[in-house]
Amino acid sequence: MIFRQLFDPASSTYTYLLGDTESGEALLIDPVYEQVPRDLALLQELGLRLQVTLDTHVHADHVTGAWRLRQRCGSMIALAETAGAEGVNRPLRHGDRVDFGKRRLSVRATPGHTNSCLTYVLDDQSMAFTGDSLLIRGCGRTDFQEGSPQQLFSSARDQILTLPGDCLLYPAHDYRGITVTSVAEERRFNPRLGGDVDLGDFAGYMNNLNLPHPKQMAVAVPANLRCGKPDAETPAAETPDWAPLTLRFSGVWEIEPMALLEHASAFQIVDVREAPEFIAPLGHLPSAKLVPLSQLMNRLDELDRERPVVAVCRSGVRSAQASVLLTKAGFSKVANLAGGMLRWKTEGLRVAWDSP
Ligand SMILES: N[C@@H](CCC(=O)N[C@@H](CS)C(=O)NCC(=O)O)C(=O)O
Ligand SMILES: [Fe+2]
Repeated sequence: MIFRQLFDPASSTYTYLLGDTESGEALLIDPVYEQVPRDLALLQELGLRLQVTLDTHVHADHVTGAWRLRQRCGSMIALAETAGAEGVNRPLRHGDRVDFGKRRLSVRATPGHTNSCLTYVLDDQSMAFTGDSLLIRGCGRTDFQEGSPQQLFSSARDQILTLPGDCLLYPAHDYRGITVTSVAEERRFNPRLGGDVDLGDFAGYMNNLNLPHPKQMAVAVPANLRCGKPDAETPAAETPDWAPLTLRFSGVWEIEPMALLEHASAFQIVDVREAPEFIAPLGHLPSAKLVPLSQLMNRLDELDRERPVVAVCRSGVRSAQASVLLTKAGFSKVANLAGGMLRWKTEGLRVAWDSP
């Protein structure tokens, strides 16, 4: 099985990718709207097909990527039936199973942080995805969205901490950057739910957290009740429209050789190799300007910030770094030529040999 834990720094949310290696079928748990391009890049690079997205609950602090992913991949949207959200394809109930290839998750209702929280348990009980029902040495708050300390206490105790001791627990958030825990660890050390804590202790603790509401709550809850479908006022997600580009999981936008050929006259093509490489053995793109990577940051004023820049090198590696540097320097339209001059030549496209 393929397993990846992904992080959204703005909301401290973890998104989980689970894929069945044999069939290539995959699912995402708790995708984040702004991170959809990243998730799509990873799915593409790992050769996985997204079958379904599952949210652990109606989040209050970020907007789900479920709708945006369905638009791109045709994936089903799964969420607790009790959430009553619009646009759900698979309303989930306690005891349901969600298959991906030969693997599956089973669904446990764990209300308390919200009234429709679910925990997803992997078939062999080696991992469980607890949402905010159990956090590492903590748990989700219970002061909004019909939260209830009583319910959360029994959900965590009866549905999560009864799993095998070595079952790894993966939460929806961690605000300190800790990534994983286990049932045995939380049974002993969770300061709210572990050890000898009883319901009275727990409820006393939870009723006095005194936390401010999540900053995005007023936007996130209504959007998540539409599974993350934007409304008329939501600004469109930022995808570059100046060329057909592909985002790599490394974070760099790439342009394919044929697409560059079609648009070449509109772009500044910056070749970041060393001077001798510009001539032999591969030659260079007809309109390329030579600015070796080592000089790039000192020669930025030779480039037009308004015109798109495509960085080129031998294999696409140095130019990927050039793209990162140019973006950091404030250039807003930057792409890397996929595969560099090696791909350009393999595709039989025209090269020039003149000196810079
Ligand atoms: N500062 C965060 C607060 C996030 C928050 O309240 N998170 C909820 C989960 S949606 C929670 O239960 N937090 C538990 C805690 O902070 O102890 C924000 O504004 O988004
Ligand atoms: Fe939450």
